Amino acid sequence: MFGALLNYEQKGQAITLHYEKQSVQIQVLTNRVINVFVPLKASEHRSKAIEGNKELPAAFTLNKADDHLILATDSLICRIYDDFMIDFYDKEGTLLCADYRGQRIPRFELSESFIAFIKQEGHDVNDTGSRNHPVQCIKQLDAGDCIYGLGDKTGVLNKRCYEYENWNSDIPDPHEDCFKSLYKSIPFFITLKEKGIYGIFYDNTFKSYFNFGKENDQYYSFGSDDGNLDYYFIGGDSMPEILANYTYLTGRMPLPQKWALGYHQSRWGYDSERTFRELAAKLRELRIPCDALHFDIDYMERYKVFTWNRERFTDPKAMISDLKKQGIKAVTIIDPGVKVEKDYPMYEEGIENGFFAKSPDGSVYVNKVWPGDAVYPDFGSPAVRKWWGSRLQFYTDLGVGGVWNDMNEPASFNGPLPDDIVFTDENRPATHAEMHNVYGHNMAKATYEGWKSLTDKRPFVITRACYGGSQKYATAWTGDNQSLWSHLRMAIPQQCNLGLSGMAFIGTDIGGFGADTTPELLVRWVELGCFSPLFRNHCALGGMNQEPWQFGEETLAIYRKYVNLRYTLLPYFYDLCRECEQTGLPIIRPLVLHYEHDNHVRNLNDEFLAGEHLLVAPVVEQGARKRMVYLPEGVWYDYWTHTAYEGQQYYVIDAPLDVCPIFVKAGTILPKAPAQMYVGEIEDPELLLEVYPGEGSYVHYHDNGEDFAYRDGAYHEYLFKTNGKGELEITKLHEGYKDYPKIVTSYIS
Ligand code: MIG
Repeated sequence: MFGALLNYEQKGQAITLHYEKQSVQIQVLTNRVINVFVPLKASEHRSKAIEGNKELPAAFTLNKADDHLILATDSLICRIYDDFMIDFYDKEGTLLCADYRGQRIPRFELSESFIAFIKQEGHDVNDTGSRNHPVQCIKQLDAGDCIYGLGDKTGVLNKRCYEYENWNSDIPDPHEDCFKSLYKSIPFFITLKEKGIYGIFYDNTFKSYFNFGKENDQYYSFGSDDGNLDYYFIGGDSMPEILANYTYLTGRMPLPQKWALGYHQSRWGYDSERTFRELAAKLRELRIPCDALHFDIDYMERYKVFTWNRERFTDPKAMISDLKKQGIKAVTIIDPGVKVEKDYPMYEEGIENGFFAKSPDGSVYVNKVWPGDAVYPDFGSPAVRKWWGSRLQFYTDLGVGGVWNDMNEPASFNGPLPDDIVFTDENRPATHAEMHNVYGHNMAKATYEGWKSLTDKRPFVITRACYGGSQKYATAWTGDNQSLWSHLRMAIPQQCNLGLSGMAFIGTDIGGFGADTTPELLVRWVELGCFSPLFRNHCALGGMNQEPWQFGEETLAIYRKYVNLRYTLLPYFYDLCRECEQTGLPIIRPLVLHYEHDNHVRNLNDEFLAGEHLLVAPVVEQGARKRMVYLPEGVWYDYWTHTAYEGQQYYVIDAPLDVCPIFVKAGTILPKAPAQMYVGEIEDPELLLEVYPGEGSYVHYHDNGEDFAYRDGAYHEYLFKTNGKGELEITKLHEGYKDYPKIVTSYIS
């Protein structure tokens, strides 16, 4: 390895250590965030996730011990040895994370000669043994360690015993637990120990590998094909603190427009102005609240982005404005692939300015996506982002309310993009191998920034592909799920882990994208999905219609009940967004986030919290009309019946088709709004406070729900306190907006 530590020098909060074979760096970013950097490829970090200088003044000491160095902040102790082995301890000296010194002993490994034989016979072999990567780090795994996060992966909540890869992938097959990658690459995970907790953000954009004890129970590893070994050790006393520190580093979801939290109706195949007008009319006629209709690729002229098909949409501007009068925003899909076509402005402009990715020989690289032969805007270049962003005016001029970025892994129909395709990373050429995992991230950034400069509203951008830090620019959905019960089940750990990875504004396609839903599946999906920040029913071309009214009266009535529930809870969801912007806490949370010392919740896959106050236990089994629910510490009230339950126990709860079991924590003051068909239907709605038994307090946020005036103080912030004896105290923490016409309090007993 690196050999003996020869000497070191300190410069501010950074320490350069010279080993026999390699110089490395440790930087104290904050008292709880320490960067470990081995410049294998480049001497700078070149982070795409972290923007600006995140170093805060932090006092630390650096001392020499017999055979190692000891770096200590007020919260972390870091012991640094020969071979650049590093061990992290908390301030009490409890070991949190040690580099693994033992031998790698895979549970199963083929001999090299046998692999050679198989390959020689023309077969591919999936070697399950140890895989060394040019960049890698192996850490000790202790009994009881659980691992969470890693962005958008399939499978269960706790990632221990599993392996994954980060390579943004658009794989049309049904996402199975054994999939190693999906559309997003977020190299952040949290290790919860029997005693202690830490996070690691492994900032490497190349194809990366995570083996969380599948290879061997004694250690876990992360590594990549190329790049630097560059990771941030993130400390904190609890999971919320780890998340606060991670999102301090990579950024937080900005407060969205309020309507974005409403219901969205979508499908691939809504093909004409008439369809959209009819949809809006139907939603209103059937009294289903809705704030947005999504325009999939069918609105375009032969799948050319920044165009509108004028045969099927005679007057998009008039249509969009009519929809708006009904309280419905248009959200249009924009894919990255630009059709190769003479006289098509996006293509011509991009070619003239050299804005598309190139082959190593300098020619513009062409692959195929929806429009046929297509070229890839080079979003890593600031000039390209600016160009793309300014062209979005095409959409803002028409009154479009938000942008949905798809296919930005980037996807391709004519084989994968070769590794050596040339992109740009800010000011230098960089290969596809390096830029692939940040392509969607950079596209979302271009879209967010462009939209922000064109309108005075908070941009609403949805992206499919992400990297760490994408939460600053976009909301995301989990891509092409299917109408399968297994995918409904998976939606819980998937969204929980996205939330634990900084991506708070997320959702799944309600009803399932591929395959065909059933009335029961759709109902159970909306019961779960109405708690997803992004609340959208969407399905694939060729699939059966799955709007709420397609399956008869009963389905429609239940569907409506849950969309209404969402709309009455909007003040609560909006508060959660505000909390997220300030603390990085997600909206959908696994129970382990708040009850990390409770062993019952470390592997709990079928319940979640919506904020700290609501526990949701949706039915995810076909035919089930009861389900077991675990309630953590405290007293919990059934949202529907108000029955009280003591926590730290399992209960069998009735869940007929129209009931999603929801529990409210004692002492909750739940802010609600009157029912509306869309956000803003009632101009100045009153605030309804539902006060549950027990003592508690709650901070409520209120602003115009649209623009950035709140950043200059144009908001109200309230503190509500209940003493559990039917008394509520209301104080204002901040006054900068307008008062509610009325605050109506009701007490649950
Ligand atoms: O190759 O635009 O995930 O939501 O409906 C499929 C058509 C392209 C994939 C997206 C899906 C969208 C579909 N798109």
